Amino acid sequence: MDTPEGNTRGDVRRYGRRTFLLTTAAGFSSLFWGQAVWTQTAKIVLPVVDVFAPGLIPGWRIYTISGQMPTFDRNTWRLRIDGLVERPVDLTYDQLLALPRAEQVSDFHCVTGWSVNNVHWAGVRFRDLLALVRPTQEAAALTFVSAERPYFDSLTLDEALLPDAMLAYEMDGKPLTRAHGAPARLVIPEMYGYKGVKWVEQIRLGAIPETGYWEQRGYDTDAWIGGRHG
Ligand SMILES: Nc1nc2c(c(=O)[nH]1)N[C@H]1C(S)=C(S)[C@@H](COP(=O)(O)O)O[C@H]1N2
Ligand SMILES: [Mo]
Repeated sequence: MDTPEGNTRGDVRRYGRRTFLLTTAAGFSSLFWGQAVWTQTAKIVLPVVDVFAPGLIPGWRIYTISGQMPTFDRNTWRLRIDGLVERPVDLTYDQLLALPRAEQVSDFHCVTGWSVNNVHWAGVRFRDLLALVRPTQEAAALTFVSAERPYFDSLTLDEALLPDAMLAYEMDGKPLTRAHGAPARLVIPEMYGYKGVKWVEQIRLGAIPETGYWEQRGYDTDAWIGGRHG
């Protein structure tokens, strides 16, 4: 599959910022929440930026849609959780770390074909995050907004509550690096990597999942690996 994100490289060559012009001419359809949604992405021109990341762990490719990785400042960073909740919060990094810590080892799969097995993650389960804000009766989806605008994606509440979904702040025993989304990224091993929003700064509760950045550009809103719902 020739995809825009597929232009990035995880090897040690310095690519600098190389902008590709990519043309797609295809129509996509998907069945989403009982509705057929048709998106015509004819001849969209997408600039894609390659990134060279020092200290890259073998196997990983670093993706950004903008080439500008957000910087993390421990003192000013906040995670906003809002939308259909009784009590919106702005968590500091220290407050995030003080929540019950979860750990797991899981595989990571990008839809373009590369994988990294046995990634060690540490972070917070969504049931613990959501207990802080108390979602309302209508809340059924979470939208994860990246500090790298306009990247975002969403999950249903049920998906977010899977036992191995988490908001991760550590990878392989160390705080998330900037390239991997510091200080926090979404991890959901059953789904393709584009669901794994990096540099998460807001989680917005809503009634239905929103169509994510890459999904608006042709990726399937069904991101289950192996197409569980497809
Ligand atoms: N903010 C942001 N999050 C993102 C992306 C991105 O470009 N920007 N790319 C996604 C895709 S397609 C994949 S496969 C993974 C790659 O994670 P990595 O850059 O840590 O290897 O990040 C996901 N999250
Ligand atoms: Mo990806």
